[in-house]
Amino acid sequence: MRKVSIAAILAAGWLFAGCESQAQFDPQSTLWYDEPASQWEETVPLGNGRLGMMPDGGVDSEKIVLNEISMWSGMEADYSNPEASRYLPEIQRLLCEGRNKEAQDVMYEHFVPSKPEKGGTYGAYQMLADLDIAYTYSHAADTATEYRRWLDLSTAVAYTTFIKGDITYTRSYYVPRGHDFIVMNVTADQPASVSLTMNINRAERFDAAAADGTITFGGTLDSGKEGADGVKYTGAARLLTMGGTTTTDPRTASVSVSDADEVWIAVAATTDLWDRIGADNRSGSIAQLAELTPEKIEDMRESGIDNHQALYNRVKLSLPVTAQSALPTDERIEAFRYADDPALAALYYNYGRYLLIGSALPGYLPPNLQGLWANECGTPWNGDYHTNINVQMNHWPAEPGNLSELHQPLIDLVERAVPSGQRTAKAFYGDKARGWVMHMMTNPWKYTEPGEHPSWGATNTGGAWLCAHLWEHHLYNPADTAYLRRIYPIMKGAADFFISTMITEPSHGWLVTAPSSSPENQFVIGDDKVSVCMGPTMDTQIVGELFSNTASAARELGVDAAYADSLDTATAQLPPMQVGKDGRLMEWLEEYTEDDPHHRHVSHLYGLHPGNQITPARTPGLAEAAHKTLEVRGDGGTGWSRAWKINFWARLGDGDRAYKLFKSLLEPAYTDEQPNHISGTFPNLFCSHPPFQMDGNWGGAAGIGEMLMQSHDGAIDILPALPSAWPSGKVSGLKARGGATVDIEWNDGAATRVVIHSPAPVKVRGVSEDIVQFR
Ligand code: FUC
Repeated sequence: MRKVSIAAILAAGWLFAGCESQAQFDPQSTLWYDEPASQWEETVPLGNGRLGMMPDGGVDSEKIVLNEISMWSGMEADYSNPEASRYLPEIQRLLCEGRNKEAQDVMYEHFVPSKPEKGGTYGAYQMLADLDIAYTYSHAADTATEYRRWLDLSTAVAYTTFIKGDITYTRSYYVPRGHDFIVMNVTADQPASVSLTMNINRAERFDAAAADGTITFGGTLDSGKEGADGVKYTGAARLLTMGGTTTTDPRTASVSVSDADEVWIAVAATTDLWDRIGADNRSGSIAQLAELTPEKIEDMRESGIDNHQALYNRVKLSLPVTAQSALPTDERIEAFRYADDPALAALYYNYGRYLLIGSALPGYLPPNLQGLWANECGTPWNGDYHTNINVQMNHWPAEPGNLSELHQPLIDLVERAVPSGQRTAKAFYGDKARGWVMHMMTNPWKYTEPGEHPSWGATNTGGAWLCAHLWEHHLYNPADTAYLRRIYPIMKGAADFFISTMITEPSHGWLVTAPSSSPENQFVIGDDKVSVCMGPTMDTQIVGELFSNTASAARELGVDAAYADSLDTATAQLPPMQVGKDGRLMEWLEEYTEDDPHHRHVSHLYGLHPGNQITPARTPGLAEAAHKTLEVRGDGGTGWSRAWKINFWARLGDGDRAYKLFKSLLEPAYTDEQPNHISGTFPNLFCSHPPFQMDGNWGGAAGIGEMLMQSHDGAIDILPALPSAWPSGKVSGLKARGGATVDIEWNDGAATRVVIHSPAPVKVRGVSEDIVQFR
């Protein structure tokens, strides 16, 4: 990435005004670059929810990382620890006596997952393979000029183009939604000018063979169990050409073409994970590869664009464009440090929705820590589903971003995990434990046990937090009662777990989770740093919300009236949210000193966002305490932490502070002067924890949405946290709880037109009645 100077920003003004090739890119829906990617985090992502690709746009050689969402090593296994429930009473007694460190020590010994007796490991999400292409040119000695590569979010097609000699080459890349192929097309503006060789490679567990213009590949991932195969994956890449001579080299498993007019590469891939987890989703597209023709590919491209736009076009956001908006995306991110570029926030928001469309497909797996896109076999944090913020954040823009159906894979994942969560409940919490539990991480193998280190692994409200997603999907789509009937037993099972396992703490008689932790944060007792505790504020908020949502579901369905009442009774026994001596919302039951006052998790503000127990209008005192909490926590943090803080400040109604956090989320993750990856945003607009984690992209997009419209407080709030940097703008199609969609136009910081499309009457706030139209 090149350093951007003030001169470049000024030049951009000239370029945007004067140069057609720059002005052709819509700065709200295009990522573009004027050189090939030199790191993976500069390549652009494409995906149809199941298959993905990230091309680097190299001129002489190109690497395209390929993905398939079910590339998971490991296998289903039972990690029950036979000792855990025996030690639970002792752990709880120590906690009641205030001896948290000793309780934690017992947990380290006895309240951890066991090595599965029958074998198997947790596994990791892995890349599928690399498609490597070497190009040859008739003007080999000439340097490429007028290089451009870009991703058009509105069509989900990416391009690379340049001139070599007197020939213009254009490549396009797409993974058409609704089809089962990854496609690349290469053309030249002169006949017989495309020559290339393609290979498929992977660092491990991989075989490839080539015959008749097609490379077939596959392998078996590690299951962690001796004698048991892990997931088997298979794929094939076929070269189709117009003109030219195709040769296949079985020795190197490569396929080459020389002097073609035009070339297409189509890749199909699948795994047998689906059979193993009881979902019949194996793709038949490898067999269909042989029947593809250029015409069929062209039809697929067109219908893929239609299918993408059926989702993408539901919401349109535009914010003011400045001279700087015309810069290539990498330079634009750097320039944003020095000057405002409102349209960059629109691009970020649109990209968030684009990424969700690209990595979520009903019937498959939800987007993981990297969405769908991984370039390694050893993906950070196993590329799994962390349930103490991350997988939830992934889905924040789904409902308000009018992409409700993309919540479905997560809902299915939760449903599938219930039986193993029931097993975990009994194994760790004893026979009296009813219902199901999921701790702070899960995977397609239905992992529900605690994490291996109680300091972060003891949190047991991951499943309960996911139940909030099940319920929110209902709030946004209230007409679907079959869905409510489907999720009610899941929510009831989660509530049952807490009803049957929470204890009464001795100081106040409050009902609390024990043992648990406030995600990944530690407090200091004497010389010790401890995480394990009773009733951290986040647990109380999540459990209280779960009880009230479950009771509402029962009442809506007209079932279990006495049970719903019992949930209300239990809710009344939960601890209240407490404000400490320094005015902050307390993170724990006691006013402990935290080890890291700037810790990235701000779990005790769950009730502010994504929950709604704290709002400035209904609970001003708690909102004030949340404000103070955020001031002390500071505006730093890892990528996703900054993204969360945008949402917090938006909920507090402070648009300028939310915008400040957005700026901090957009800090370049690296520059020429500072090449190590730090928190912020990569040149391809991927969020950097570091390393790359996609949760921040979705948290940031959701935050932008929260700045423009909110619906968690019994009304639709119009422009509740508009920053002064976005004086005018336009958004349409935002979805509110209850099912209304909302269009807003504003000027000079005030709404000028609001249209509410609603199936039922709704209350609107923040705007004078005469400009609101109901349709
Ligand atoms: C959570 C966070 C870490 C990281 C990991 C994947 O546990 O605390 O920062 O994002 O998930």
